Amino acid sequence: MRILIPGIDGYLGWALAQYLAERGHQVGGVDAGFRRQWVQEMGSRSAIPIAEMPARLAAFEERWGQRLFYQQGDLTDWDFIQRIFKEFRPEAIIHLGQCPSAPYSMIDRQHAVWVQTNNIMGNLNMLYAMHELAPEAHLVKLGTMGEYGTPAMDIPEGFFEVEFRGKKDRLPFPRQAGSWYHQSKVHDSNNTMLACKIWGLRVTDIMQGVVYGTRVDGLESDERLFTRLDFDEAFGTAINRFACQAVIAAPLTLYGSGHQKRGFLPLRDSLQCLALAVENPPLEGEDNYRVFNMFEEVYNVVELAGKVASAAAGLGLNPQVRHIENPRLEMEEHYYRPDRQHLLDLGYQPTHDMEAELRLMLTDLLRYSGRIEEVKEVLLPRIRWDGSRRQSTYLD
Ligand code: USQ
Repeated sequence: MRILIPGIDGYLGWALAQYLAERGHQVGGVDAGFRRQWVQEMGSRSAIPIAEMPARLAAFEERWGQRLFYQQGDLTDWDFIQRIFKEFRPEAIIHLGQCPSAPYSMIDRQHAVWVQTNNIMGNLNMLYAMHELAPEAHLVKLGTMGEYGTPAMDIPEGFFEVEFRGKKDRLPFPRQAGSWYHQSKVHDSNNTMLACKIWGLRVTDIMQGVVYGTRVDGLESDERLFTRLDFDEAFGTAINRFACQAVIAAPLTLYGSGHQKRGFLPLRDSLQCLALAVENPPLEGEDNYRVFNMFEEVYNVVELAGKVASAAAGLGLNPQVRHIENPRLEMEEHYYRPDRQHLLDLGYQPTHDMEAELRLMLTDLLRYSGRIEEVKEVLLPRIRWDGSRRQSTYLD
């Protein structure tokens, strides 16, 4: 299948390109190079050194014998998207080309406006490009579990049966985002649903949990093929940050009580699920807009830190776990039980071995601990949801 990956230079994008090539797909990608700029703006860098795009493309061609169609450009530029669709003629699109950071969107007004403009306009252009140039294509759109928030009830996959004043209907499950970033994904879901309704587009909207991990065995033997791994407060996810903290003996930063629960999945499972979604598009007679919740297991942050600390102890490290004032406004004590059946029905086989994944990640990171040590001040959170930019202090 000819699959276009907007956001191919990112954490998931670059790994996914390889995973799909390994499965025999023809891969194309676009990227504006924003992720490298944002992380630089945070005063940080990827813990794992990553190659520039030309070197990545050369390594890809050597390894898989296919020339990856690649163009640098911005998804808010309509002429650029049109040109890409005409040249590459995608049969499927896995849209990862958005700003993925809640804290980045909470820095100030400019960042909030930029994130929403970039994410929402880019996705809307993508929907128009499909409508006008590739109406048969299937879009796998990366949304987030954070769209749902943390309601005091089970979370279905996108829709639920509801009864109100004696009438019943199947309606979209309420979305209650907790940051301007998460809210941009809610707007995307609404726009995407409308495009499916009025134009008959086929879309799988993925509600993904928090991804962690450095690699997928067997893919990245060549260093030019390594994907990035961030640890700054905006672009590092909780476990990735904890692992980077552990290898330099910095305290693992639990925000608040650490009782916040989220769905987590290793990078290898994220790729497996995205491939399953794209290879199994909605069939004739099925809903043309469908929602998949995508995560492996639910943990709270204390449990996560405990797992990282225990894997680190197994490698002779001795990390400290510390509670730090929560810079975010989020529920810390809450119910959390989302469904995740759709991907299992398609054959998703969860890895179920977080400890092994953590050992692998910590071993990889130990090689690069010097790179983390040099900019370790970025590990402490400063971006606050109240906008004050006051550095959080330790609570214990
Ligand atoms: N947290 C800590 N310590 C840290 C960093 C985070 O306790 O050092 C806590 C946060 O307060 C939060 C939880 O860990 O309660 C998850 O935070 P995160 O930064 O790992 O994840 P989040 O901001 O929710 O965003 C990440 C990705 C985003 C994706 C989302 C899925 O960056 O792109 O949409 O995970 S979800 O969380 O399910 O919404």
